[in-house]
Amino acid sequence: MEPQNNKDLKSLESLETLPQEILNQDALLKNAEMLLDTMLDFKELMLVYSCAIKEIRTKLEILNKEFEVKNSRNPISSIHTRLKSQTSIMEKMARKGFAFTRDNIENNLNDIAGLRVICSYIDDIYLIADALTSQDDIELIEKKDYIENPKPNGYRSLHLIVTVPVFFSDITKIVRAEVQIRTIAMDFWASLEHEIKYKKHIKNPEEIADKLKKCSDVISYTDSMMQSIRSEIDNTPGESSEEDIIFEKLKRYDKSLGE
Ligand code: 0O2
Repeated sequence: MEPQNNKDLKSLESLETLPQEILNQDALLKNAEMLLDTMLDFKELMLVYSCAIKEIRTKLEILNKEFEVKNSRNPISSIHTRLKSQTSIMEKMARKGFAFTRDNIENNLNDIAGLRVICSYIDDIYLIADALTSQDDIELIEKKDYIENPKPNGYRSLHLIVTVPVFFSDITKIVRAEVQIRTIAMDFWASLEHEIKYKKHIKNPEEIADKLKKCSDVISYTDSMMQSIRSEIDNTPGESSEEDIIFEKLKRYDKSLGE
């Protein structure tokens, strides 16, 4: 049937465009669904890494508590954890030349799950590292000892890449994590150096780098001195009375188990 007037023509036109709009909307919804699926997949991946952090954190807390109850002191002063942000993951993947896929992330990034363990003394770093990596379910993948071999800028820390199993309802995932272990003094230097590095407009970068290196040397000396004082006290037999010994044991008995 021929259209009667202009009004009819208009309604015919809109009838013709309707299916296209529906098609466009359909495509939009499909795109949104695909995007959401990718986001949910990423969320699930991040869940795996965040659980790995929890597993390793618990292991470290147990070691610290055991040492506290048996030896009346804590080798670990604090534990900090972080899940790498999506932006940092994308940035690192791009820098390494990998496409942003789940497989590539899992196979090529070691530090999505990150733990920083701050110890009181240098010896504590190796004590904790050995106790952690000798556990049956922990596998040491890589060790970088920036304490034995500091970075040229003065950075010092022990870095371990480990795997830990994470048990889910239907699957066990073996997950990689980076554990950085350092003394309070090393952490103080690294934190400030990190902050300074990101400050713009440094007019005299070489002079600043030189000063930072000197600070690192002073800190390294202080760490060694503190360690040797601690070792000297530990290795010198005390002159405690029977009463002192009993009170010391009572203090150990009274320690909270922190359950
Ligand atoms: P963020 O935000 O702290 O995680 P890789 O991770 O293996 O590709 P690299 O450099 O070979 O890279 O690893 P390495 O040497 O083990 O260092 C990784 C992390 O150590 C860094 O993570 C820092 O946290 C820390 N780090 C290394 N060098 C320095 C340094 O000179 N100064 C400070 N303050 N920290 C350092 P990210 O990914 O850089 O950042």
